[in-house]
Amino acid sequence: MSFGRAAKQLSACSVRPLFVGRRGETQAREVNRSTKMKPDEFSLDDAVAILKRTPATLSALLTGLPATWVRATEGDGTWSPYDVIGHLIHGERTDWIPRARHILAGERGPFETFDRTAQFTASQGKSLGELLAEFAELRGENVAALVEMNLTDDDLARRGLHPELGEVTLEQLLATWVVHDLDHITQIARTMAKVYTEATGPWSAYLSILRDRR
Ligand code: NI
Repeated sequence: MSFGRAAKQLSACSVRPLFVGRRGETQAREVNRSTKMKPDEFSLDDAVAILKRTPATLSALLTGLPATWVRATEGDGTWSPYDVIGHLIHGERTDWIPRARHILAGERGPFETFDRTAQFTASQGKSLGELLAEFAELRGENVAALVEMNLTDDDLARRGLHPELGEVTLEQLLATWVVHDLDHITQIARTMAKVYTEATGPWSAYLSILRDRR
């Protein structure tokens, strides 16, 4: 098998490139596109790798921590780690997969507007453990739904109408789902770090996370 030749043929980054098998038969085979394309190019497999890991990442970071960390905020009008988990749950229920289905159904109207403060009522009375479990369950269902969509490049290029941003593609929506996870993981780490802003004394000058935002 000549991977060198195959690699050259892949320069156009087709989704299912043709490979010549060991016995000479031509077969369609999914390749690991992350090694074939520019690192910033969207890949569904790479996206799913992050999406399915986020609940465990957050559980490992937050489960069993004292309220000092979990209920900390960056000041008035900012969110605690507890608030962020509620926000992620709301996204699982109303944003990512519903919007993907909206695009795939060819709906011309805009997506439903996303409520950025829904968690303040929806999370009431729930423990952090309950919220993390709810997020993990919903994310598991949504990743399974995403995989079952068997999206092609043509599907990823399909467009929907965001109520504020205008036209967006399904690929951009899915890439945003991934980056939104990482954004909120960063927010949680930053919020927790700021609990010890004073405690670090003069070292705070070396800790850029303490000066990041607000
Ligand atoms: Ni968000």
